[in-house]
Amino acid sequence: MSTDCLFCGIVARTVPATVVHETDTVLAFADIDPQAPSHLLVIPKEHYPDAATMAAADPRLAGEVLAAAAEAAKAAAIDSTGYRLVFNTGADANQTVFHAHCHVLGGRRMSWPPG
Ligand code: DGP
Repeated sequence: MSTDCLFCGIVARTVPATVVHETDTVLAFADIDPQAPSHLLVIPKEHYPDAATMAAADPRLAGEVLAAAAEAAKAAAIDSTGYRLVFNTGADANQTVFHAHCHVLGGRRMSWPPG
């Protein structure tokens, strides 16, 4: 846990969030600034600054984040129509919170390429 990390605060329940799915190792909650009708975030409870660092250090945990993203999509009832998973990684990708997280976006038709 990193004391100055917003998402570690959500894991510790010192920062409020609308949690939709949780296991021993991961947490899924609603994004505060939704970019689609359904916009959830899935994070590892352990602090890693980004998805690449997490996957290199603990590939099993990275798999658990993906499995939880599928569970979160089911909980949001967007699994049958389709959804997008996004890991913004680094400054050029517009990563703003440096605790690894997977965006789960759905509930509308997505365009491609992404902006
Ligand atoms: P990114 O740009 O990929 O680092 O995405 C960070 C996301 O985190 C962004 O979509 C907004 C969301 N976010 C920022 N602060 C909070 C917060 O306090 N609570 C919740 N639930 N989401 C937050």
